[in-house]
Amino acid sequence: MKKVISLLVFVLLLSGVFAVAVSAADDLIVVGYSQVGAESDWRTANTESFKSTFTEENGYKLIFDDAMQKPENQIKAIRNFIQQEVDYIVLAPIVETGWETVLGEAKAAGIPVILSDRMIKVTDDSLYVAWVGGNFIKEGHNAIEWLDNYLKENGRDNEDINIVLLQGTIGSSAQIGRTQGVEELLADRPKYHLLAKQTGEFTQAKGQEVMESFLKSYPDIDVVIAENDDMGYGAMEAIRAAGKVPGKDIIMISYDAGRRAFEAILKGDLNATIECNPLHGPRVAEIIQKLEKGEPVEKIQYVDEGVFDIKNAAEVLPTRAY
Ligand code: GYE
Repeated sequence: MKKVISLLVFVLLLSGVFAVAVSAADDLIVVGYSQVGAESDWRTANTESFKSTFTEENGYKLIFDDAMQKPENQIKAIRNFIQQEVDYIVLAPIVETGWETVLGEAKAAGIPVILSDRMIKVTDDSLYVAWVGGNFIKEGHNAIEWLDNYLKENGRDNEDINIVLLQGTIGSSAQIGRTQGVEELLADRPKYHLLAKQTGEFTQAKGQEVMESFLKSYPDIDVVIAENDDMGYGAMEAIRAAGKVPGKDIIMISYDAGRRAFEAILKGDLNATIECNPLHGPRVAEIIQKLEKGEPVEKIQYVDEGVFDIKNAAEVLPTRAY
């Protein structure tokens, strides 16, 4: 009898444990994240930020989808998330256009969409609840303003300056904003000449390839502006292969400010990196927590961004999280 009772107690306890486990799984907030790809250090840091924030210990189940830089994959991923009845969809859109239909489907299913990193162009802004990202136009301005100062400090502010621009994925907010920011300021700087602009798809390999062709077409390049650090590293390779010294013969400016960029500045290969912060995971979690409590959220949330060069790189590098 004793045995039977203790077996019964054991079974009851076990089912209790199961019940707790099941209800814990039920309590998790399910988040589908449609990520751009794995094209850059920035992207890797961004993915890592989401994966380390949206953990089961923190009360989430993260369904992560890598779109491999293909917008049609993102549309498929979002439709999958809707089918799986996730609680929230987070979208880092590759390009700005083409979102009305699929986000309309998410809205009809009652799933809130949060945009991270890049923006979308839609006439109905109720298709997303909030956006977190960088101020890309301002980043473009930062690049030219840094160049103004640098040339002045080096007594070159009366020279004609030839610039080439390595652009990111065409149609992405980061490309559109950074190009626009640069071109706006170039418009009232007649000494700056934009020789050429072309996409390097935000990758090191493509950045190198495009820079090789720029070097062949233009023998007198003074400045490279690469719309991310990775394309800047590619450009450095191309410049070295052409027998020139990046950072000395050609002024190098890029965007993102990852650890590798700080190291390149300290080595003298890179002159400046314009910051774009990828650590959006905690910020998106904060938005979700507010929505869970029925609190209002700020619709447009810019992250703070600085500019780094040889004057501050050594001091900042040890505290750099990515
Ligand atoms: O600068 C680049 C990445 O959208 C801000 O995408 C992001 C950009 C970032 O691939 O490195």
